[in-house]
Amino acid sequence: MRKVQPLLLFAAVAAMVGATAGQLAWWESGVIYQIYPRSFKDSDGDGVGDLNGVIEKLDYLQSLGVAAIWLSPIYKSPMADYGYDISDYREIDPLFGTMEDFEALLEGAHQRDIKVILDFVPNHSSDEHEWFIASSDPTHENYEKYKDYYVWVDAKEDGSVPNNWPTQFDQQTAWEWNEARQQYYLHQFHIKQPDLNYRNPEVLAEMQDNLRFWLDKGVDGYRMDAVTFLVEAEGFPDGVPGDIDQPYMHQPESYVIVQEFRAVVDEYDNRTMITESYGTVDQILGYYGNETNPGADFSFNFLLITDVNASSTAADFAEVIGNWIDIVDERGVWSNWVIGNHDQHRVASRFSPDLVDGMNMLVTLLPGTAVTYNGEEIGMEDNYNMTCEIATDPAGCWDGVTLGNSRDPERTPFQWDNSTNAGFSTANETWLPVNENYVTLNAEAQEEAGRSHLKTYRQLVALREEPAVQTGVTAVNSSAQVIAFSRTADDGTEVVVAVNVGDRPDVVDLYEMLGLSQRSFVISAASVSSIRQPGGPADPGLLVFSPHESVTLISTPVELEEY
Ligand SMILES: *[C@@H]1O[C@H](CO)[C@@H](O)[C@H](O)[C@H]1NC(C)=O
Ligand SMILES: *[C@@H]1O[C@H](CO)[C@@H](O)[C@H](O)[C@H]1NC(C)=O
Ligand SMILES: *[C@@H]1O[C@H](CO)[C@@H](O)[C@H](O)[C@H]1NC(C)=O
Ligand SMILES: *[C@@H]1O[C@H](CO)[C@@H](O)[C@H](O)[C@H]1NC(C)=O
Ligand SMILES: CC(=O)N[C@H]1CO[C@H](CO)[C@@H](O)[C@@H]1O
Ligand SMILES: [Ca+2]
Ligand SMILES: [Ca+2]
Repeated sequence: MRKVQPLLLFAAVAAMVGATAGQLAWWESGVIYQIYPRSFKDSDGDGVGDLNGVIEKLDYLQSLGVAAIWLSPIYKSPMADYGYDISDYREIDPLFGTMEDFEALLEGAHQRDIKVILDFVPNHSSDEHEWFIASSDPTHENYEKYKDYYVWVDAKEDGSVPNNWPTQFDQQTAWEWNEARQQYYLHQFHIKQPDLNYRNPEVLAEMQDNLRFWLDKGVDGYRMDAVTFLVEAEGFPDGVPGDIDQPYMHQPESYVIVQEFRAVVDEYDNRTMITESYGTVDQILGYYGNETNPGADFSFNFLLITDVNASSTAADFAEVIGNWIDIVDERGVWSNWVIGNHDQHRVASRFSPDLVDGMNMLVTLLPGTAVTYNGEEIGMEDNYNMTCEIATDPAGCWDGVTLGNSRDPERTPFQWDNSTNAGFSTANETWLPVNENYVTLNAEAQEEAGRSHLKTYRQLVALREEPAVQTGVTAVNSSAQVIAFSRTADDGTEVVVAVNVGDRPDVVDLYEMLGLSQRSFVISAASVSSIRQPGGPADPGLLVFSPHESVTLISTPVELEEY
């Protein structure tokens, strides 16, 4: 009766990694949880989150079941870009705490079997880093040593900037004039974030030593920021606006630098390296390196951020997801999924609050590593209730009035409970305003509720233990409203996810849609508003979906079926 689209694929994910569940590395099998430290928990009442705040919440993190936390930058910084402008790669910023606090956090996390991944920002330092201070001042005693640490270029004959490259923040020129040197320096982000010069081998060697510093302390790996921009084309040619190939992005030399960083991480056991880069699939895959020169364990797959949105149909989702799985399979690299970070609007606001559970199902149960941005497990929403006087993200408020591309709405404090400032801080004022919806939308309320995003999230993380989720074969398909996929283990166990991304009801036959075996299934997780109860039975042959409803099913053991 109902027209069913042909199966998009049956990707042999298990064969691809040549591994069984027990053999997966921790960064493959587990969930990585991103903490934006300024907004997670403030321990000393100054309105800004800090390391002791994270320590206070380690039990919470353990309760989520995540394998690792990735901390956005905590190094010494003037905070022009809230820590992504580093003035000392080997010190903790006093706003976040001390080295002792960091060591305590590392120990506390490890005691709970949680790995700790640091953010590394290799493309640029702060202009307040001692290297730049020396590099930008010919009278400085260390000028000779540091003069080529940054990208310095002469003006054109008429005194204008070397080329048409824009910054990533405001699309104005990426060149800033320096009187002392009578040259321009490159800054692909903020003026206070000068690009390091990776054509100078000393810069690479120093940054490699900075990596060793924290690996020696016992951190479990790095997430490398903005590797897209590491090296620029020789001769600094103009770019063609709108082109996917730009002379300041994804240069072949940038892939090599990533491989050089990888070599350092591989001097240690059991550590990981992940890279952040937006681009075409081919550009992104370049950061994985190759067999002789490995790069990242995985390069972030941002497709659920860049290629789908609230108006995407189930078929759009199936195509985006299916294509990625096919490509990853074909190239033999490790997959990963992420749907939010401190640069992207909240899932609840970008899609719908009703879709929070469904989106968490996609991220956690599709093949590969899952990455969660803090607050997505409770479905936090963007907070637009702020003015440009408060919102100081350099990517927004260009006119001083409109938030524009400001990333502050998704960076507001974590909502722990319904006490003052959502339990985030005892300060009179927090660095960004707490979303007023904290009174009802908070972790404690979700802990107490019978059903909640938080409880669903924990069920999903726990479900990752299933061999079907770790290494199972994947099939993806869609109906008019519903995107569905199955993961099938060697022993035949099937985990099935179905999400109604549409705003109309739909009736689906998952046996037919996904080619499931004719076994019986139970509900293992369901979206909060679903009438279905986790643990309850489900007939995959006739599932009626209300708008935005999502469910996860698991096949019951064959023995049970025989009764
Ligand atoms: C691997 O990458 C390195 C550096 O990018 C390159 O020189 C080498 O040719 C590549 N090897 C293979 C087998 O593709
Ligand atoms: C790597 O980490 C895993 C998970 O924590 C552990 O089981 C394994 O023993 C570690 N391997 C090494 C070589 O340290
Ligand atoms: C939303 O995604 C669809 C494809 O899934 C695309 O056609 C459309 O242009 C996107 N809309 C916006 C506003 O980005
Ligand atoms: C907006 O923020 C102000 C000040 O923080 C607060 O008093 C007000 O209740 C907020 N309004 C809404 C609709 O959240
Ligand atoms: C997602 C992410 O980490 N984005 C960062 C990329 O790099 C720039 C500059 O360091 C930051 O501003 C972003 O927050
Ligand atoms: Ca604090
Ligand atoms: Ca660069």
